[in-house]
Amino acid sequence: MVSVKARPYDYALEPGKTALVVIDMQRDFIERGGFGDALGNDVSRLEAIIPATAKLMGLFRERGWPIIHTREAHKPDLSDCPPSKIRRGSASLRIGEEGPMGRLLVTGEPGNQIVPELAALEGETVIDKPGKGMFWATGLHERLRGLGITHLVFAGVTTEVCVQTSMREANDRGYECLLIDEATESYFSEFKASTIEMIVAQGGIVGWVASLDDLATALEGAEAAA
Ligand code: C5J
Repeated sequence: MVSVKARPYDYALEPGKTALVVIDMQRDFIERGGFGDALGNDVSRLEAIIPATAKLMGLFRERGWPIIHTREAHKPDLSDCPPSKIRRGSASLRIGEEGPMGRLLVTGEPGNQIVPELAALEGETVIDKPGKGMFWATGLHERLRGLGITHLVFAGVTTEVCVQTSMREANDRGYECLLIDEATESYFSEFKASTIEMIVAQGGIVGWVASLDDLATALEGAEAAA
């Protein structure tokens, strides 16, 4: 067990049973011309976490620990996208419509790819999820159970939507969840801050939050002591 300084109290990370989940670091949300931009958001806020997320992925890759990448993605015929979801959002450009990076939030389109800096390496799992949560219609729980994973470290966007939804879903399924502060972001700074407070409230009702440095220090310290 590796003890990581975290809120609301230290997180007990279990090497060998821990996977990193990187939520929706896809061009649709991070780059101009994508879904997030069509909604009128300042996408540069999300782009800014790419270096920290890459460093976090490096910590897992160096140790050969599993990394799961998700993309919010719908089938080309949109049969897995409820009309209610399509109706909401930008009136000018909706899910499935053609934008500068192809059809918005549709699997296989250029905008649906993970940003090149964070692209999955061979052997890493990429999950296309039609919902905000990573367990809905993905088979991910069975896959994680097959790998013996009990602990999940979270990164990605947006903190209050797909990251928080996935973390809550994971919490309900019994995973011990840790969110890394510098590796998650929202288009709205106050939404990120509030989400972090919600996660750690009431003794960690959804899980823990730690800084990237505190995670790195804990891992390196544990290895030096071994
Ligand atoms: C949203 C997400 N915000 N990945 N998706 O629609 O958070």
